[in-house]
Amino acid sequence: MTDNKTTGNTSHNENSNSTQTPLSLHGALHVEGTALTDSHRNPMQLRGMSTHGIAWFPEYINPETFRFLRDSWNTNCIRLAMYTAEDGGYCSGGNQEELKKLVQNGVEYATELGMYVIIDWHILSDQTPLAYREEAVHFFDEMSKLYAGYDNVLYEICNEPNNAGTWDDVCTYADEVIPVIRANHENAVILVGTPTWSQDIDQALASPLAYDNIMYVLHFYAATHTDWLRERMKTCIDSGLPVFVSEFGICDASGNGAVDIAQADAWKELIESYNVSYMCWNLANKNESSSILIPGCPKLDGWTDEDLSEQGRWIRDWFLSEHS
Ligand code: IDC
Repeated sequence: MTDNKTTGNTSHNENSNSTQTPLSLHGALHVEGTALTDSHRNPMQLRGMSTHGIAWFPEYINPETFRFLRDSWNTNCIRLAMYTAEDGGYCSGGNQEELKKLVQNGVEYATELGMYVIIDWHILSDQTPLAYREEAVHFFDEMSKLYAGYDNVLYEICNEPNNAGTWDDVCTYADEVIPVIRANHENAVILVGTPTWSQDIDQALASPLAYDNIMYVLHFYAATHTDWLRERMKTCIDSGLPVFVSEFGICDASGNGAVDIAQADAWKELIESYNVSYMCWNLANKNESSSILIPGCPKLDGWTDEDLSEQGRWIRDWFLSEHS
């Protein structure tokens, strides 16, 4: 961590005998070849929960939830998902000051706990990141000025381009947004979404962006996306592409429906064998199978088996099986 920023209190799972946190242990992250690496140039795997839309489920942005996820679920990262075009989104009538305040609170809580945090510009129904490019430039300029000295902040500039959102669009957009972030926060790791709801990482491989410290985003929902997408991930990483799984579920791509444990286990095995970072969708109690809490669960932390959905129990067990 830079300068006088706190690196937080004890995390039991990162190092049970000390007051180390993920951030104090690993420091600033960089991309070397296909790997995310820490400040000691060791491979680094980020893992944790993605919030649901912060406009809809702001209650999970609180220090006790994050602390529980760090200490009892062995996670080291939080993703803050801010929709841009959905109901109450940043560019579709949401209160921008309130949304930014939620992001800032989330970053501060993560920082106090020594966790990494991803600021996610969650495009979806807007399809192409060019739809709100000006808003995005202003937003990321403001955020990267605020967090220029923070080694734990990553920027995810476009969740999921889809339909009209082509790789050309992403490149045009990235060439506007990335230099703005880099002017403020020089070495930040930046995550770049890919077409077809962040499945077409092969297009990024064919025509990569000309920046360092970039990772390309792959998303999967295990009941929908199976062998063919795992094969693509393997091929792309083997061919030199740095890949980051900033969102996934083990149900179908609607965020609902039955979970597929066999497919989920196959993804888990692949992700571990390549040491890919992985963030699970979603930290909420919505009535959908991708929510890790059962519908209406009122607890913000301290969850036990009865509070967790099937996906919730599965992802908790994965996090707890990790060693560092
Ligand atoms: C879904 C939420 C759902 C919400 C919907 C809005 O789970 O509650 O009503 O968005 O359209 C994604 C997206 C993510 C989706 C998720 C499940 O990044 O925003 O969340 N999903 O559909 N990509 C693939 C699946």
